[in-house]
Amino acid sequence: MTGKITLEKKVLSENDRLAAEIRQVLNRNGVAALNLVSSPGSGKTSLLEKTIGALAGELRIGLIAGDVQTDNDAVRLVKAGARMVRPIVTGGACHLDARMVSRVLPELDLENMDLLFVENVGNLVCPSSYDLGEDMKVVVISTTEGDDKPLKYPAMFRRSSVMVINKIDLLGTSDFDMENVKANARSINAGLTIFDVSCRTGEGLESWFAWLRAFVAEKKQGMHGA
Ligand SMILES: Nc1nc2c(ncn2[C@@H]2O[C@H](COP(=O)(O)OP(=O)(O)OP(=O)(O)O)[C@@H](O)[C@H]2O)c(=O)[nH]1
Ligand SMILES: [Mg+2]
Repeated sequence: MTGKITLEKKVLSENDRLAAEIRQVLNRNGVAALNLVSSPGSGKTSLLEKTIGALAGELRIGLIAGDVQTDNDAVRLVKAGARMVRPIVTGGACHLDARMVSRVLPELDLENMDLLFVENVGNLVCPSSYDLGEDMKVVVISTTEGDDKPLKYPAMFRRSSVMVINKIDLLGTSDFDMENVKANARSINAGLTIFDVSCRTGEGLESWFAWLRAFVAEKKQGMHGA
């Protein structure tokens, strides 16, 4: 048992070292980076498709699409109009790690990028432990998952800075309660920035886009101030 814990600690500290290197490279290039995490099917790729559709004309967006077995999401993102996309197929691993990201990073034109999204593997547990060098984790939760999920998977909500509640078009079809999910999430992490959206109807997405614009602008300012 102690051996297992020691090995886990070693893996995580090596991951943190690599993540710090990635963060340095991204900061040097003024690239704002978000790590999208959620359970499978909450709508990470759908949110990215909508975001590319709305913002690709004004922001230079890069994407890393992680998946256990296929490159389906990367294909969807290219179809949505993304020009800088790299898939990572983990071959079974339940999360991305910094080593996987650092392998594909040189294939992306960071000098000509404003915003990098990393779509993590759909899983509310493992990805929470792995820093990928991002500025923030964004957790996507959908209204079909149950409003108790922040309490059941607290690490993910504690380590995220933003929570996007997706599929609000389906509200009323289950007992999912918006006030409950927000109270549960804020009991874990009082500082969460929260968006209510539907990638199907587009409701709420303008606020998300406005936040992204401001986030990118802040990152650029920080770079010039540095
Ligand atoms: N009704 C409704 N369906 C949605 C919404 N957003 C996404 N979906 C559907 O939910 C399903 C899963 O969406 P994805 O975007 O593939 O979810 P994901 O989080 O990327 O999934 P993984 O990458 O497999 O973890 C798809 O069938 C989407 O069309 C929404 O706002 N409302
Ligand atoms: Mg996806």
